Amino acid sequence: MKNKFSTLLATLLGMTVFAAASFAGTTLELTANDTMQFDKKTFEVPAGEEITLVFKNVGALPKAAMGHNVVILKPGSDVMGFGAGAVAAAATEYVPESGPLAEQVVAHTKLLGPGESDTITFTLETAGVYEFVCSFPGHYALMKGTITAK
Ligand SMILES: [Cu+2]
Repeated sequence: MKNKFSTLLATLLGMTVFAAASFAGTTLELTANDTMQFDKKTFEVPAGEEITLVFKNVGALPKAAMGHNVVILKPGSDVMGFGAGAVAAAATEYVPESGPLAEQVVAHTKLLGPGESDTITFTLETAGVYEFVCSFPGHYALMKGTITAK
Protein backbone atom coordinates (compact mmCIF):
# COMPACT_ATOMS: atom_id res chain seq x y z
CA MET A 1 0.00 0.00 0.00
CA LYS A 2 2.79 2.35 0.94
CA ASN A 3 4.57 1.53 -2.30
CA LYS A 4 1.49 2.29 -4.37
CA PHE A 5 1.09 5.61 -2.60
CA SER A 6 4.75 6.48 -3.22
CA THR A 7 4.38 5.63 -6.88
CA LEU A 8 1.26 7.77 -7.15
CA LEU A 9 2.98 10.66 -5.39
CA ALA A 10 6.02 10.38 -7.64
CA THR A 11 3.73 10.37 -10.70
CA LEU A 12 1.87 13.45 -9.51
CA LEU A 13 5.12 15.28 -8.77
CA GLY A 14 6.43 14.31 -12.17
CA MET A 15 3.28 15.63 -13.85
CA THR A 16 3.55 18.89 -11.94
CA VAL A 17 7.15 19.38 -13.02
CA PHE A 18 6.22 18.54 -16.60
CA ALA A 19 3.28 20.97 -16.57
CA ALA A 20 5.44 23.76 -15.14
CA ALA A 21 8.05 23.17 -17.82
CA SER A 22 5.43 23.19 -20.57
CA PHE A 23 4.10 26.59 -19.54
CA ALA A 24 7.43 28.27 -18.89
CA GLY A 25 8.09 31.35 -20.98
CA THR A 26 5.68 33.67 -22.73
CA THR A 27 3.25 32.55 -25.41
CA LEU A 28 1.48 35.08 -27.62
CA GLU A 29 -1.58 34.10 -29.65
CA LEU A 30 -2.58 36.11 -32.69
CA THR A 31 -5.08 35.58 -35.50
CA ALA A 32 -5.72 37.29 -38.83
CA ASN A 33 -8.96 37.30 -40.83
CA ASP A 34 -10.46 38.04 -44.23
CA THR A 35 -11.06 41.72 -43.39
CA MET A 36 -7.32 42.35 -43.03
CA GLN A 37 -7.37 42.53 -39.25
CA PHE A 38 -5.16 41.09 -36.56
CA ASP A 39 -7.24 40.28 -33.46
CA LYS A 40 -4.66 42.01 -31.24
CA LYS A 41 -2.58 45.15 -31.75
CA THR A 42 -0.38 45.30 -28.67
CA PHE A 43 1.64 42.83 -26.65
CA GLU A 44 3.99 43.24 -23.71
CA VAL A 45 6.76 40.70 -23.11
CA PRO A 46 9.88 40.37 -20.98
CA ALA A 47 13.07 41.38 -22.79
CA GLY A 48 15.73 38.73 -23.17
CA GLU A 49 13.41 35.74 -22.74
CA GLU A 50 12.20 33.27 -25.31
CA ILE A 51 8.79 34.18 -26.71
CA THR A 52 6.52 31.78 -28.54
CA LEU A 53 4.11 33.23 -31.10
CA VAL A 54 1.19 31.09 -32.27
CA PHE A 55 -0.27 32.72 -35.36
CA LYS A 56 -3.39 31.52 -37.17
CA ASN A 57 -5.18 32.66 -40.32
CA VAL A 58 -8.85 32.24 -39.40
CA GLY A 59 -10.10 33.49 -42.77
CA ALA A 60 -11.56 31.51 -45.68
CA LEU A 61 -10.26 33.42 -48.71
CA PRO A 62 -7.48 31.83 -50.81
CA LYS A 63 -3.86 32.51 -49.83
CA ALA A 64 -3.12 34.26 -53.14
CA ALA A 65 -5.84 36.83 -52.43
CA MET A 66 -5.72 37.11 -48.62
CA GLY A 67 -2.54 35.53 -47.29
CA HIS A 68 -1.22 36.72 -43.93
CA ASN A 69 2.06 36.62 -42.08
CA VAL A 70 3.63 38.33 -39.08
CA VAL A 71 6.95 40.12 -39.54
CA ILE A 72 8.50 41.57 -36.38
CA LEU A 73 10.77 44.54 -36.99
CA LYS A 74 13.58 46.06 -34.97
CA PRO A 75 12.78 49.14 -32.86
CA GLY A 76 12.93 52.29 -34.98
CA SER A 77 12.17 50.51 -38.26
CA ASP A 78 10.15 52.29 -40.94
CA VAL A 79 7.05 50.08 -41.03
CA MET A 80 5.38 51.78 -43.98
CA GLY A 81 8.62 51.70 -45.96
CA PHE A 82 9.10 48.06 -45.08
CA GLY A 83 5.55 47.19 -46.18
CA ALA A 84 5.94 49.04 -49.45
CA GLY A 85 9.34 47.50 -50.18
CA ALA A 86 8.38 43.96 -49.18
CA VAL A 87 6.01 43.73 -52.17
CA ALA A 88 9.09 43.15 -54.32
CA ALA A 89 10.01 40.03 -52.33
CA ALA A 90 7.24 37.89 -53.84
CA ALA A 91 9.69 35.00 -54.37
CA THR A 92 10.20 34.71 -50.61
CA GLU A 93 6.54 35.30 -49.69
CA TYR A 94 7.04 39.05 -49.18
CA VAL A 95 9.79 38.75 -46.58
CA PRO A 96 13.01 40.29 -48.00
CA GLU A 97 15.98 37.99 -47.40
CA SER A 98 18.77 40.44 -48.16
CA GLY A 99 19.41 44.17 -48.18
CA PRO A 100 18.37 46.96 -45.81
CA LEU A 101 14.78 45.69 -45.40
CA ALA A 102 15.98 42.21 -44.40
CA GLU A 103 18.20 43.78 -41.74
CA GLN A 104 15.09 45.20 -40.03
CA VAL A 105 13.51 41.76 -39.54
CA VAL A 106 13.79 40.20 -36.09
CA ALA A 107 11.53 37.20 -36.78
CA HIS A 108 8.68 36.21 -39.06
CA THR A 109 6.07 33.51 -39.58
CA LYS A 110 5.28 31.76 -42.84
CA LEU A 111 2.69 33.30 -45.15
CA LEU A 112 -0.52 31.49 -44.22
CA GLY A 113 -3.55 30.51 -46.26
CA PRO A 114 -7.04 29.96 -44.78
CA GLY A 115 -7.11 27.76 -41.68
CA GLU A 116 -3.32 27.49 -41.51
CA SER A 117 -1.20 28.25 -38.48
CA ASP A 118 2.47 28.70 -37.70
CA THR A 119 4.34 28.79 -34.41
CA ILE A 120 7.67 30.58 -34.09
CA THR A 121 10.00 31.34 -31.19
CA PHE A 122 12.20 34.38 -30.85
CA THR A 123 13.87 36.54 -28.24
CA LEU A 124 13.71 40.33 -28.06
CA GLU A 125 17.10 40.96 -26.52
CA THR A 126 16.80 44.71 -26.00
CA ALA A 127 13.96 46.51 -24.25
CA GLY A 128 11.97 48.63 -26.68
CA VAL A 129 8.95 48.79 -28.96
CA TYR A 130 9.02 46.27 -31.80
CA GLU A 131 6.43 46.84 -34.50
CA PHE A 132 4.94 43.88 -36.31
CA VAL A 133 3.23 43.90 -39.68
CA CYS A 134 1.65 41.61 -42.27
CA SER A 135 3.80 42.08 -45.36
CA PHE A 136 1.30 40.66 -47.88
CA PRO A 137 0.86 43.38 -50.55
CA GLY A 138 -1.47 46.14 -49.39
CA HIS A 139 -1.96 44.79 -45.86
CA TYR A 140 0.67 46.77 -43.98
CA ALA A 141 -1.47 49.90 -43.68
CA LEU A 142 -4.08 48.04 -41.59
CA MET A 143 -2.31 44.97 -40.29
CA LYS A 144 0.24 46.13 -37.78
CA GLY A 145 0.82 46.39 -34.07
CA THR A 146 3.49 46.53 -31.41
CA ILE A 147 5.30 44.18 -29.08
CA THR A 148 6.82 46.07 -26.18
CA ALA A 149 9.75 44.32 -24.52
CA LYS A 150 10.46 45.43 -20.95
CU1 LIG B 1 -2.31 40.10 -44.21
